[in-house]
Amino acid sequence: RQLGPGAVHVPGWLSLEQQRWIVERFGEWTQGPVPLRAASLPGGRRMSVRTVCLGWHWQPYRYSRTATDVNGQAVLDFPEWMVRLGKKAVAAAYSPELGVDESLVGLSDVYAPDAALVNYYDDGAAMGMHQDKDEHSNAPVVSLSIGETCIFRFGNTQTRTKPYTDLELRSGDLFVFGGPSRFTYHGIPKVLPGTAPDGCGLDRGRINITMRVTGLS
Ligand code: MD3
Ligand code: FE
Repeated sequence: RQLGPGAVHVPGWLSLEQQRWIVERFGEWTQGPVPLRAASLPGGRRMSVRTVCLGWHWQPYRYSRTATDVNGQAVLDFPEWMVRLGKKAVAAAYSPELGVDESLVGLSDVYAPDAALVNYYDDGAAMGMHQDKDEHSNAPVVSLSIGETCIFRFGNTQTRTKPYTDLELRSGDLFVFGGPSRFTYHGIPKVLPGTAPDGCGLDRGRINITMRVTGLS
């Protein structure tokens, strides 16, 4: 389950009940002040993934408190329950039983995410290889997947090309990226239509939540 130092995959971490509950919250977030939107990149192309943010609004390539690139509204607060879930996620992934480096064990107590990007993939959506480096912090990123299975491509820190490892992320999976893996190139080449499990709360598409520490105030 460790793909690289500090990159830990915990399959099936969320129960179906937790997944359904989060999908309900997702419905509320998308009806909030800032709608789901496909970000426009500086080159003019639009991403196929649509995103709604909590705590801080991400726009390529910075964070803001208001969605100046969408409708100018203030972003929703980062929920307390998600701070607790983030700490639990880091504790679950960085446990000595999983063989992670000593320096990562115990991080969960101080882990305090303040932004979440909630991505929605419909059939055909994909995300190209990139690094997450808009945060002013090297704290871990926590990723939760719900709905359809996707192919996740985990690369290296030097180039957006090979070598990389492809694996499936399924509904309920947790992934934590910290330590030496924090600035690894990664992407989602595709989602597999029709693979959402019964009872996860989502019939079509895939939701991915990434929690981050922006290092901003
Ligand atoms: C590896 N999201 O929002 S989550 C993103 O499934 C993003 O929506 C993908 O990449 C998604 O930026 C992948 C897995 C992930 C998230 C953050 C990482 C992998 C990471 C940060 C560093 C290294
Ligand atoms: Fe990313």
